[in-house]
Amino acid sequence: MRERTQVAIIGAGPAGLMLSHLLAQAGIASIVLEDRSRDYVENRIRAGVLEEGTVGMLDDLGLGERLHRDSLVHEGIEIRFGGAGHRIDFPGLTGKRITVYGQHELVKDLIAARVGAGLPVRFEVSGVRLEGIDGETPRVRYRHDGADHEIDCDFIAGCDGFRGVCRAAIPNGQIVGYEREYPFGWVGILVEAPPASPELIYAHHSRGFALLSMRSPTVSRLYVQCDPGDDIAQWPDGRVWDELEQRTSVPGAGFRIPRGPILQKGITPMRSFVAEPMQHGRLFLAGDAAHIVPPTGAKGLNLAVADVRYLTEGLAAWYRDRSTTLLDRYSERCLRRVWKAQRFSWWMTTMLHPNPADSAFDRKRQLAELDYVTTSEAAMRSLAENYVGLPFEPPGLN
Ligand code: FAS
Ligand code: PHB
Repeated sequence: MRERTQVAIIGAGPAGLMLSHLLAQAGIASIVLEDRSRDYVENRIRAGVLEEGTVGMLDDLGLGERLHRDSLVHEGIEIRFGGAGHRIDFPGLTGKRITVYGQHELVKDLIAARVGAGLPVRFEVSGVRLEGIDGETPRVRYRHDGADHEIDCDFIAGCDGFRGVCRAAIPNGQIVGYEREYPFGWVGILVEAPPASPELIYAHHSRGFALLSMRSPTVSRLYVQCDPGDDIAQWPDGRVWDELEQRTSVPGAGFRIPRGPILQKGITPMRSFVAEPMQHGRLFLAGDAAHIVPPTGAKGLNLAVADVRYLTEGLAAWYRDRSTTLLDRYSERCLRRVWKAQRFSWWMTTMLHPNPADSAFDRKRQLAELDYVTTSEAAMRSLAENYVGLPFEPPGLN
């Protein structure tokens, strides 16, 4: 089948789905193609923290009802080190809050609204190929339900994640990748147990980092630092629980982490990656297709949403009066925010994770940084304003 739309969107993750809704609100037609099943993408456990700006965009789209009913609004986090906890007060320092809501729950909401509006999102497609991205009439070829299909469009949005086909479709030499690997990974568990604390706890300990997060009053999301080469078999449940307890312990405080059945367990590698530029011809990359941040700063999902906000502003201006100003500046606008989030995520990661290669001097310096960040109001405000989300820059200002 051959069909036409204005924007072909590759990938039904947060970037692709949010873009489809923002474009629909701007009166721009799109088709979303996803190579996994609906069930798979709706149950894929990933991020869990939404910036205030991300929630505001969902509200502007009228898509925040279930989020506001089922999510948890947090007014701070705790940084724990040296056997003591230090709270970072978000409203006190920034006037803003964060929302804890599973990425897969958000994806469910975005898909339900898309399908409910009768707008096209195709799951289990395969063989996605991009053609003519250098010209004015790009085309996407793919297979679906055993048949070949093609979409003629004006633009292609590459929202297909780090391992997708869109970034790879940009000719060599036309894109530069900036990369940094970290000598750590995270073992993450999803647990049917109440959270250990009312807010997230980021813990630095000589045995390694730990993070106590949650999804609801009955489901916790817990992480411990591991060696990037570890296999999950090296992390039996008992070892995970033991390390969580040791790394978050507060002598004499009787702090305990409620245990329960582990619903999901996996290892997440830690890397920073940025592709520049985020546009090639009529192909625009957004989200993990263009950049990866280590999860310590809780920025991945929120950056994906920010990218498609800027992309929509550019596409809406083009369809309004064929102005290319914002589209031509899409990459530059996104990358300013992306590099600030890269800096924050790298900083949170290096501050909170003991590095096996560190010297005794580095270890002492790391503790001094933690002490400074949790006692200086200026430093706490810097952490807080990055964590809750830096303001979006209005179209005119960039
Ligand atoms: P996604 O990767 O979410 O979506 C891309 C979509 O494109 C996928 O559904 C994929 O199946 C589809 N696709 C790929 N190739 C395709 C093709 N050829 N054709 C059609 N479709 C194709 N962030 C946090 O803040 N906290 C976390 O704890 C956290 N954990 C993470 C764990 C993992 C394993 C990963 C990979 C990321 C994690 N992140 C986390 C970051 C995460 O939230 C991402 O930033 C976010 O999913 C980015 O959204 P998208 O850009 O939409 O990419
Ligand atoms: C999560 O809840 O999965 C989560 C929260 C904060 C992070 C990373 C992951 O920094």
